[in-house]
Amino acid sequence: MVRIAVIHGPNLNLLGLREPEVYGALTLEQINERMLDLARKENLELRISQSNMEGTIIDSIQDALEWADAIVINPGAYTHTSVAIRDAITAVRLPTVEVHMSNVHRREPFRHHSYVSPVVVGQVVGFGVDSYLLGLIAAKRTVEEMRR
Ligand code: CA2
Repeated sequence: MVRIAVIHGPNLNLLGLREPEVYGALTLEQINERMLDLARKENLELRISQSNMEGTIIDSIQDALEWADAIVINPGAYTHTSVAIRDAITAVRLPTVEVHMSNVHRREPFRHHSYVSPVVVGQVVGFGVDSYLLGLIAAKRTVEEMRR
């Protein structure tokens, strides 16, 4: 069993309800269900949270230290602004995978820089809901590799 904290950042609660041409038609609840389906097949325990508040996201990262083996995080727009989220990831030292539904590198220049990328195992970008599913598999493999 691999335990993974899945953390969604700001505005991702609007998925499926606004801008489906950018982020797809699935709601956050439907995306979470896809992840839970994969978790059953892959023997993962997931605890999923979403917050629009930077500090609450930092609390979720710190709380993961109490129980999780890894973190999968989409920090949303905080990706491009938050030294504090980066510091939290660095501090807990849990293997972390950064995911983005859109290909941030094909979008506005301000989305090309991530404060988080230098402190994560890797980034999955541009595959819509599959970015999360691929992120979970990447996190699982990383934990299994560390256990060897
Ligand atoms: O592509 C991603 O997953 C992003 O993390 C999404 C963030 C954006 O700021 C990042 O640059 C890339 C935005 C999430 C906002 O989600 C919305 C969903 C529906 C309607 C409006 C916003």
